[in-house]
Amino acid sequence: MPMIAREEEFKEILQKRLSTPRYIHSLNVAQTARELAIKYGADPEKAYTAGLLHDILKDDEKSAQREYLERNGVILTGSERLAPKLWHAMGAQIYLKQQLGIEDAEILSAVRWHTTARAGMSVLEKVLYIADFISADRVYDGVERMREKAAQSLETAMLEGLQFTIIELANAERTIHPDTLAAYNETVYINETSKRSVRQ
Ligand code: DGI
Ligand code: FE
Ligand code: FE
Repeated sequence: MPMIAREEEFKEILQKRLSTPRYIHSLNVAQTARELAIKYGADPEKAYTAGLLHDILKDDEKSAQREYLERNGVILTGSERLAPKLWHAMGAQIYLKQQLGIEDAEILSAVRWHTTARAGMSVLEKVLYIADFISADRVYDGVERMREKAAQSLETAMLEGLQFTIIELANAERTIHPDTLAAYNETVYINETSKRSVRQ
């Protein structure tokens, strides 16, 4: 059964699990992810489903999120233990598989990497990462610039998003996950290479 046929079921579960603003955020990210998928060549239905479900654990207590990971055999690294905000993305992948029976590897990995990003991301993974930054409910300083980047190219939007995250975290003296740094380094390289090929 295509995931989209389960949209109403997923929405009911989300409404039970999430606060109203977080539920609205999820609907907005789903919508934006679908649009970006159409624009950049990922599967729009998978993007919508991943967007809908990406924050499904976000409103659970942090202690419950951590227990859920441990119960499922996830061993947190030192920097992951120090970053509770990463746990909802790690746990969501397991929840989608176990509780919702979602087996689509592309949806699962888009949800898994939506917070840190990583090197070697698929188009769908990038689409969700960016949709989370520019969904209709986002109001932070710089969101308009991010929306412009997302309209221009997936890679410049990735660079903007990763730069933004790393700067915020460094300013707050938070740890930066190695996957985030790897994503950043790779994205700089991709953007440099494409600039050079335009010049030639
Ligand atoms: O769940 P959302 O709020 O919609 O968005 P998200 O899943 O991207 O989470 C954003 C939060 O995660 C934000 O407060 C910064 C934090 N975060 C993102 N990347 C890293 C990180 N925190 C640490 N410590 N390290 C990271 O690399
Ligand atoms: Fe999230
Ligand atoms: Fe989100």
